[in-house]
Amino acid sequence: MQLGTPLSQYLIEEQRLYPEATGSFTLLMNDIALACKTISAAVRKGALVDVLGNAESDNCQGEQQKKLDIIANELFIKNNIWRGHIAAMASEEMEEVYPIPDGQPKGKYLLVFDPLDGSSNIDVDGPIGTIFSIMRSDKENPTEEDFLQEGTKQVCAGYCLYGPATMIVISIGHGTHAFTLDPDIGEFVLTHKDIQIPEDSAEYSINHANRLGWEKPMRQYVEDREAGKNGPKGKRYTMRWVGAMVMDVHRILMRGGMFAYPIDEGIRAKGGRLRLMYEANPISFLVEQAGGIATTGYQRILDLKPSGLHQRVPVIIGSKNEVTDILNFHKSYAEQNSLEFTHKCRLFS
Ligand code: AHM
Ligand code: MG
Repeated sequence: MQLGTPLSQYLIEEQRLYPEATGSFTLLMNDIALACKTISAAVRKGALVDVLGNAESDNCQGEQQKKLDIIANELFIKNNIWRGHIAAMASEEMEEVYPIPDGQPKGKYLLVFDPLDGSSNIDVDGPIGTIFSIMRSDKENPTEEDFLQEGTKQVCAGYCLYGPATMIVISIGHGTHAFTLDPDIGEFVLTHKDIQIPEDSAEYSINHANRLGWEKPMRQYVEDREAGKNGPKGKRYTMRWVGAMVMDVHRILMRGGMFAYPIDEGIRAKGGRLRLMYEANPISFLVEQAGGIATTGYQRILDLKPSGLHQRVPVIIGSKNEVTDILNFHKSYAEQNSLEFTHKCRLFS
């Protein structure tokens, strides 16, 4: 596949690898791309069209909704509901599964999404994105239980980043590829083929304000990096935190690094900060397909059996050698404190 190939052509060529394919997945992906273009257009106009600011509601997790959270959620539903490729949807902004209404054709896929990730960046004109995950369904009327599949079962994972350029990054299990929206022709074109996250890096991304609540392995990792040339790595590190996971992860896909939203005492009761089904799982799929590692510190994220649509988990992802150091710290800590540690990694020292 050559650089410059349109997303629609890439999808059809992938479809041809499976003679039994009906084309439903290809059409679903085209609908998702259209939804992302529509959200991108609303994001670009910003204050000009009154999409900034708070809505008069909270979401099901008690978080203040922004107007754009609601608009993006509605645009995603609107672009996907009528085509007949989906059995049901679920989103960060809706407490329960959103069924395809009776009378509308239904398909064999489940679509889970975070319509607007990094909501706190909306009003400051910072980068934001949409994250999505597609799984299979064998039911005509799926329930929440049908959505609770391990991340390894995702058919496709992706995000759309609304940055200086709008980019869609996807994996259908054959590597991770990025397509940039060419605004002149209104099409996403392949600009980054088979992304490989560098194994080493001197950059990490973490909300330092939570430091006092972190567990010892994460404190140990950051203290080592802060020591710079005098630390065990013998080099100076840089810290970056955008506050929108799509952007912080995109940087890692482009040039390596480590991103973490680990467990801390302030969020332990909730299980973590980021949501498994529509944040951690799709991002972990993209990162692993690009040669990186994704873990809670103790378990591989993609192996977790979800317990609910809005379950939260600790997330530590990125360059192999950085994340392996963190895993080694967690392994020792788990042994000392009789905690379960199951992440298998060939790089363990
Ligand atoms: P959101 O989906 O409601 O925007 O929340 C998720 C975001 C992530 O994108 C980001 O990494 C994190 O929340 C930022 O958290 P913090 O506010 O602690 O910096
Ligand atoms: Mg989010």
